[in-house]
Amino acid sequence: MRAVDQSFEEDGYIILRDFWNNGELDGLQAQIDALGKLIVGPEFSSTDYEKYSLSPAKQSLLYDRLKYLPGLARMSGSPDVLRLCQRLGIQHPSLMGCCNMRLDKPHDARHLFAWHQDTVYLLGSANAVTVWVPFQDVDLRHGTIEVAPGSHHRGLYPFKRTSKKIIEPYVPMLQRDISLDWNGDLKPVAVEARRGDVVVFKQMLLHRSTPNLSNQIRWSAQLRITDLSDPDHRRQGFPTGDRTNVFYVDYPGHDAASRREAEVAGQER
Ligand SMILES: O=C(O)CCC(=O)C(=O)O
Repeated sequence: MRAVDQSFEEDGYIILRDFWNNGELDGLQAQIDALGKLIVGPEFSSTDYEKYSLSPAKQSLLYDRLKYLPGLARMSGSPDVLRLCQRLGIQHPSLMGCCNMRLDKPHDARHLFAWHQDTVYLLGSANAVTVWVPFQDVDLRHGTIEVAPGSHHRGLYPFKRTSKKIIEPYVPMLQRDISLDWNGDLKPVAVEARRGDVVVFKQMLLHRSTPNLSNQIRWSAQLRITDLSDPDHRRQGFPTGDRTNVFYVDYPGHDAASRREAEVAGQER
């Protein structure tokens, strides 16, 4: 059997079973329940969507507050996460401000992410990782993520701008602004994980959401970790996607200045 660290380098992702031994997952889930009861009503339950209904207004209020739950900060700062990152080669782990949570309602495709690389939006070091935390079992029925193993070895894939957002260094680019140009030449794998597991993947790895075909909400957290010891990251002032965008940050094989000039020329035509 391949060592965990070796398969992480080769495939670009790993699944670690029964990761949360210090109550981080249960603690955060209890806070989701308390927040849900406050916003939606006493009938709210993060484990039973059949007990309540979520209006669009309440859903967006809830969604917006999830990333500020103290339990998410506790989970992100867990010594186990830090040790895991160091073991996976992130020498000086540092959180990026984009740690977040998702709620994916049954049969609601509006917030699903198409194939992408997190690096394009979140930036960070070339070896930055996302720790993806499911709150319930995930698979193709309950909704999960699909990954393209090995895709991270090619660096940044070609992408195209899909919005008219101005190209300036202080303008973050979101999923709706840039999409991946990929010919689908690698075989995807649907991640199957259980509550308590974590999926760690390189932010250069191609991945996407799959639809939730069950009758329960799929809850998940995403912890984003960059490596401050990366010399290129440091040289560029530790750029992250909440402050700037991929047209101003170099990566191996991606020269931001020439890419930016081509985009600006296209914008002016
Ligand atoms: O959870 C999902 O559906 C997708 C998450 C994702 O692609 C990401 O956080 O980078």
